Amino acid sequence: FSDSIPEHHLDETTDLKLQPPRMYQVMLNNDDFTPMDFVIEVLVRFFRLDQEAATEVMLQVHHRGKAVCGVYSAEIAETKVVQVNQYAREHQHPLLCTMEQV
Ligand code: NFA
Repeated sequence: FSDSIPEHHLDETTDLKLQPPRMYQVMLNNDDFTPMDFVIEVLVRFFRLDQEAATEVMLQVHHRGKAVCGVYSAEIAETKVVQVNQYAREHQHPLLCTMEQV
């Protein structure tokens, strides 16, 4: 809507470009079938975690049902979700990646 307001009337509260972007938590969800090692590999490959951090997040998903893998703007979060779900399906695993606005 700020496109319709003359530029000299905009300030930092009305110019949407000066607002921080909405952020999204990208989550992995637990299931009974995906191997733990595959989940760790996904966390290293797509979320740039080291082996130790990836193991911690995997165990958190396993024990609590889901966990945050990273927090990103919408476009990046959507890309992670698509890439992880595609990768899991290619390897015949039911692992599910989802996103939630912070
Ligand atoms: N619950 C899975 C198992 O016991 C492991 C898993 C962890 C799956 C995190 C999905 C996410 N093999």
